Amino acid sequence: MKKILVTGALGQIGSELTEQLRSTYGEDNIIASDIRRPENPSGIFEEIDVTKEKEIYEISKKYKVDTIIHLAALLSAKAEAFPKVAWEINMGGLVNALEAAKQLDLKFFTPSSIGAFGPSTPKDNTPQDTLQRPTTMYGVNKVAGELLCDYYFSRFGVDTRGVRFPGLISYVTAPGGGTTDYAVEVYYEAIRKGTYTSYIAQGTHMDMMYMPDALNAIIQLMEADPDRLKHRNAFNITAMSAAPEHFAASICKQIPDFEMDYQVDPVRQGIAESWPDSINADAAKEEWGFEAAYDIDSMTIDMLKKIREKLKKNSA
Ligand code: AKB
Repeated sequence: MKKILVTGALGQIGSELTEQLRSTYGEDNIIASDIRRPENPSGIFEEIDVTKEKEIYEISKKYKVDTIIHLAALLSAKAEAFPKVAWEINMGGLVNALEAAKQLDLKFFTPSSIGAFGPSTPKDNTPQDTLQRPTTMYGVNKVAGELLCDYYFSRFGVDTRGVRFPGLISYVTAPGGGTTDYAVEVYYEAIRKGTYTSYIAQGTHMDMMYMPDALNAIIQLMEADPDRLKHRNAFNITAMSAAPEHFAASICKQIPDFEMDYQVDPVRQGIAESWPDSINADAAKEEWGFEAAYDIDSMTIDMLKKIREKLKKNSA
């Protein structure tokens, strides 16, 4: 990767990935894009509506990029609220991005998700290759997206790569519209109020990962030797399997008075229950050396420290 276009660059992954890519590959080699322009973009920024057929293509051509990292998408809860819009953005955007990659001969990354699994998928230690019959619009989009990326690789030779992300936890940009968002909110509320009301029920396990591990995974997979990749699109990756009470216990080690209670949201709870409790990441480890550095406690220490610094800076 030498010159990279990032779509959805203002989102939860995009905002941090863009900065990391700029420090690794050079400020002028990263083109950030999103549906709206931020007030003061920190580097090259272009407005792109991914649902418009030619916009990704035009910007990729203009900057002569060699890679597209396509992140623009609606997350699971939002997609469930607006299924048709989700189809248009998640699938329409993806096919437009893949077409640009095909026409300009670009490398391509897009994330899938644990949402690509469904209630009939084995729940524990979910294998890399298994039953995928999701019951959400987001899941339908993710499975179709995995297959579409495989198709563009086998039919047109586009170098497509992807991972199935678990819930991603970060202090920089809030996720917004996901089922796993509680695992970010809990840290902010722990600091602000010392309590958190979880919309996900006690005992509901989902895979999670701290953002630095997710960003490293994208770069490591994109730099991996293609001859070693048997799966290419949608490697299972995970750092931990956790339920709300595990976050509470980890936060209590740092903030002993912290308390969590529950007011379950049936929609997001239903989505969470349709996903695996824990996934198996052996293929990613074997084929490109994936390894997560953070577990729940080291992530909690860093999250609390960084959120405190951020809130202090914002109130100064
Ligand atoms: C969501 O909750 O929708 C996302 C995901 C797991 O894909 N964080």
